[in-house]
Amino acid sequence: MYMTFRWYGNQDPIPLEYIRQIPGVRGVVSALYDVPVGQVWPAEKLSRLKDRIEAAGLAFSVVESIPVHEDIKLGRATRDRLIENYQRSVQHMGALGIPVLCYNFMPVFDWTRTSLAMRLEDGSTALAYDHAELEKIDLSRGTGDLPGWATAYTAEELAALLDAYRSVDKERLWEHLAHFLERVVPAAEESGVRMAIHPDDPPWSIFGLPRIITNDAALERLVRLVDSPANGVTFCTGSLGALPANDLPAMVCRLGGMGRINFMHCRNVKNTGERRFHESPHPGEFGSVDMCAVLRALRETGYTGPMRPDHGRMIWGEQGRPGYGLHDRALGAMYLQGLWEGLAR
Ligand code: CS2
Ligand code: MN
Repeated sequence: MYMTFRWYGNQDPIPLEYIRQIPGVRGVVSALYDVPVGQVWPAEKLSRLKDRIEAAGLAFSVVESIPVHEDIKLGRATRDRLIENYQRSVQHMGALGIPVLCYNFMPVFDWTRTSLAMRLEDGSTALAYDHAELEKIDLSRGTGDLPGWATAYTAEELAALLDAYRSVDKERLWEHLAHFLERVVPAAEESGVRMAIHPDDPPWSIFGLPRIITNDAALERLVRLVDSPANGVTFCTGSLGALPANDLPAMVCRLGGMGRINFMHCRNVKNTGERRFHESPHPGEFGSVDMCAVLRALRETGYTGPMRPDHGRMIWGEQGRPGYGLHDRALGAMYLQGLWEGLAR
């Protein structure tokens, strides 16, 4: 395992130089944020980003993420051209030696919360989700009412998109994912890139949209769609941990044993009811994820890939991008490395 840290490029208030000062962090997880979804990521731009990261004494370890165009998820006729663009972006990554690509296949909405600043007992704030609250959100006014939603859709755009998904049930979505992976995984494999699907966050259907990457059966089905080490997963303990039925150490053991964990996201969630949770400090005692058991299972698989501390709380008065402040994620990076080191003895 080697430790990495997510960095949002020019839009990130955290300088790379600060990331370099977190002990043990070797690599950066980043992306090109100004390329419209569906277009090819220009090699020169990616190369400039890599140079910048390396100038700070770090490696460009993971691209998170190249977004998958909705037309691909919807299986529209335009998808094959978009898939070709995706293949080219992956080839550009490979040519630069960036080894891992994290992506997701969630329709319309990426990670979703009902509060971006729930106050915890210690005075810090964290992201929280309550399904009953989510159901009260009125999407007829577009994405405006959704806390912190980045990809803003107007009311009309969103209505059209939600309508288009009416004919896409879970099985259809699986077919569209298979169509995508059958074409992109071979390109990734040839380019020396390992793909790592991020589980759906939260791992259940929201706003009537299908969500399929939610549990162990789904992850095993995924890796079997295309039988290649380049077709793997991002094991996100926080996303998968929001479903109490998910036995995380057992899942790590199976998927890791198959050599299909290509990236680790470590964060903790405290489940406080049915489809209701808030994010919590990384150590096991503060949430529902037994982080020590997860890392022990991971160590036993001989994992040598990248890991990053996922979402942190806002602490010490920091203001920043929800989930992606400096301080709590740095604490997470230290905790995770401490566990890892201790488990080796
Ligand atoms: C995260 C996301 O939901 C999660 O667990 O890792 O914040 C992630 O950054 C997004 O899905 C984009 O990759
Ligand atoms: Mn994650």
